[in-house]
Amino acid sequence: MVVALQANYLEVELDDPEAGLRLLCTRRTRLAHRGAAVHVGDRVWVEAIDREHNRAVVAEVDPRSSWLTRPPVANVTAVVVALAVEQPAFDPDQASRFLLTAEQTGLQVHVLLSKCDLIPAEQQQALVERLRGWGYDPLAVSSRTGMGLETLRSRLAQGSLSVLCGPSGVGKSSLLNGLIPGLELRVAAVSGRLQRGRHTTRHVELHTLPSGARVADTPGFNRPELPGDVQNLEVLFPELRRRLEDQPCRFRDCLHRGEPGCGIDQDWDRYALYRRAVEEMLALSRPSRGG
Ligand SMILES: Nc1nc2c(ncn2[C@@H]2O[C@H](COP(=O)(O)OP(=O)(O)O)[C@@H](O)[C@H]2O)c(=O)[nH]1
Ligand SMILES: [Mg+2]
Ligand SMILES: [Zn+2]
Repeated sequence: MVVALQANYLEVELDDPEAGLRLLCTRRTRLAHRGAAVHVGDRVWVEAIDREHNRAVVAEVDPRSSWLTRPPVANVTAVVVALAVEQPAFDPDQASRFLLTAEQTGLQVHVLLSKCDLIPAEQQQALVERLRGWGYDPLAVSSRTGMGLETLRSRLAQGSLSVLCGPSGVGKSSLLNGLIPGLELRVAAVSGRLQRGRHTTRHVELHTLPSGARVADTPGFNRPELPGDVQNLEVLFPELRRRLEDQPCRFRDCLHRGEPGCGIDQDWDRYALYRRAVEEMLALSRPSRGG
């Protein structure tokens, strides 16, 4: 599997029986001619292996099972959204933007509540319950105390390639350092001013867990865009998706804003947030009038 891209090279990690061996590869000109792009996460076939210098040539790229553009990773099996309980404080609106973006992939979505060492157990439980109401089964973790890391390891081992995303400063790199012995990703102090000045890595790299499952860390961006298509918004809210199974609305294009025959009640935590998202998306898609 391709685990990293450099200017003109691909870093390829071999499967069994040589798991863990990394080769620096160029690609066959034939591949370049066909315009076949090779991305992190791609499964490739290598040849002309030079064992002395750990080099090889990529000859073929297997078809992809999935493709994410941000970050650009192929064959992802699950998206893990990390949300801090504190520092930065839990923000339902920002959390939802990350969750909607994750749901758009159509892949399995896991939720982590990070930095749980910073709040008392009752508050942790309250947040866990809140996210259950959103349709998730969040895992409370702390890199500082090691809480939840064993469970996280086994959740990640269920898929072959996960992408870890979430606002910057929630502790993603610290979690990966905790999960993978010997990995020393840079951990950044939470500071707006410092973060802007700092060079954030653009390229994606995959990290391999002892189980063999791989994880991609994503560089921080803090406010993912809302999806483009308002008609598909409902399926991105698991708690609304569930309501729609029980109570189909009279009209297929119902936006659940009190339309005739709407079967969706408005008594749920993220309803207001859902409504705001609908209004914002409608305003964006409407052609602007005048000036
Ligand atoms: N209290 C506490 N602080 C943490 C924890 N994990 C990370 N941090 C701190 O949070 C800051 C950001 O961590 P980092 O891993 O760089 O976050 P990232 O931007 O999501 O990759 C650093 O100062 C870490 O020391 C945790 O579990 N508990
Ligand atoms: Mg980081
Ligand atoms: Zn409806």
